[in-house]
Amino acid sequence: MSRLFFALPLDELAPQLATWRDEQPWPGQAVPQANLHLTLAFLGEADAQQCAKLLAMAERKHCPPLSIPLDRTGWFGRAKAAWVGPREWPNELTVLALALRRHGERIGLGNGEQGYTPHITVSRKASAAPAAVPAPDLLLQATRFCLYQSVSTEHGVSYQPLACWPLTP
Ligand code: 2AM
Repeated sequence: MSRLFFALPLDELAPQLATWRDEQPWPGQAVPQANLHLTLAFLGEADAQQCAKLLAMAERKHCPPLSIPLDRTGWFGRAKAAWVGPREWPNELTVLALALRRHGERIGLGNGEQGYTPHITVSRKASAAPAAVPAPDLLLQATRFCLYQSVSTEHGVSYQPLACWPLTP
């Protein structure tokens, strides 16, 4: 079994975001730069057959490149996750995220989540909102999306891309 999720990698934006994040008074523990990503759909524990179906489905998915402003901070209190994300975002992002989630649900994956709030978790174990952190002014220009496997190691969790697909006009 593998713990899987779809996400947009940050590529060259990751060091920029991590540098900005590290200069701000975020509550909680900083997410390592290598683990920063914009979540599209959480799938959970998948077996080899489910994984193969996800790969085949993602191969058929079409979505244009996405420009996503990162201009707000936020906090999921129950998950104690503090994040940055967009105030407004392209509709294609929501369409892609919900289509990937729906395909996961059709083969018995996901966690029954409703709605979609695009976000990049930058701090975990955050027991308060990032009230003292100013809004960022960054832009994610996403040109691909990936299926990731979440692997627990003695140094913490590591997210390994199993496959990526281009976002094409
Ligand atoms: P998060 O950043 O909002 O915590 C790897 O953990 C990825 O899967 C992250 O994008 C994480 O989202 C997401 N994730 C992990 N557990 C989840 C859950 N129970 N519900 C929704 N998303 C989850």
